Amino acid sequence: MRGVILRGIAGFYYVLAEGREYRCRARGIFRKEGVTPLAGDRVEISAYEDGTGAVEDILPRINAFERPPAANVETLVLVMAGRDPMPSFSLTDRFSVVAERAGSELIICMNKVDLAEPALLQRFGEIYGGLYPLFFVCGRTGEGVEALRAALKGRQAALAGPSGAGKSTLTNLLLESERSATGEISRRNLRGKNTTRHTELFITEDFSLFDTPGFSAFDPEMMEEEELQHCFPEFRPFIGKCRFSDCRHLAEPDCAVTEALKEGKIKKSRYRSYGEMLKEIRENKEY
Ligand SMILES: Nc1nc2c(ncn2[C@@H]2O[C@H](COP(=O)(O)OP(=O)(O)O)[C@@H](O)[C@H]2O)c(=O)[nH]1
Ligand SMILES: [Mg+2]
Ligand SMILES: [Zn+2]
Repeated sequence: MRGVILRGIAGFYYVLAEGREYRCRARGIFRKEGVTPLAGDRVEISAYEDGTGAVEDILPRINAFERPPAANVETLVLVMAGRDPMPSFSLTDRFSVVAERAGSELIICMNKVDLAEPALLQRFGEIYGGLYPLFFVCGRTGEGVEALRAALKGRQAALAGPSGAGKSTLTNLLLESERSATGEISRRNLRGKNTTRHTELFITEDFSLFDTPGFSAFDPEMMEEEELQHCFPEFRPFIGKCRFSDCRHLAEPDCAVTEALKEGKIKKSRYRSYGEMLKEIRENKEY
């Protein structure tokens, strides 16, 4: 039968299939092919009455992450705090590139609005509001969390962002009073404040949410320099319109991207982030 892997621990894969959780082994064929089943994978299993089973096949993935080990992250919710820690535009861009590269839909969630300077929230909104769905929330009061939950409807999502931004708090709020598909109250809520060590997928009636130890942000190993420009959605209308077909939009003449920058169609901080990441990709190549 068909199911989804909730978590993998010590060689077992816990698969939710037809309303029941099965503890499965993976067929040897995966090891031979160098494929590791991941939390979030859609799988075909053989299931037995005693609650055990075997993963027979992994269905095609939308994407797969190594850190954390998770598959089919349809939506990545980037959580930034308005303060403690201060929001970083550069880090926001480094996460947005990760989402774009993976083909995950990105949602940006600005948390701790109770602590933030209104001017900073406004500036953040000016840069990202037109690019991605943007939510302002408060993990302390729960303000804005309903709207975020509604945006996750039907999606398999994960929260990413810097430590202390409020990912665990929001995960708990999003899963609060949600019943898992097996009918239990999500165990997340019972586990309290323990730090997340495993990647685990929680399934609710409305959405699925990974609880993970954290996503890594942009790493220059991730891509070739040509690919980076495509990870900036606001660059896309201008790509291919520069004088040189291999234009990297730095100091080349007749560059449609730098022209758009001058006209204010591309924000300076985003362009700066692009330049920084491009430089890192180039430096990484030199070694
Ligand atoms: N003032 C305030 N504190 C918050 C808010 N959301 C989370 N926190 C606190 O920020 C700290 C870090 O939150 P946590 O969820 O552990 O962050 P994580 O590292 O991203 O998982 C905790 O002490 C939370 O109680 C918020 O909206 N406002
Ligand atoms: Mg946490
Ligand atoms: Zn160009």
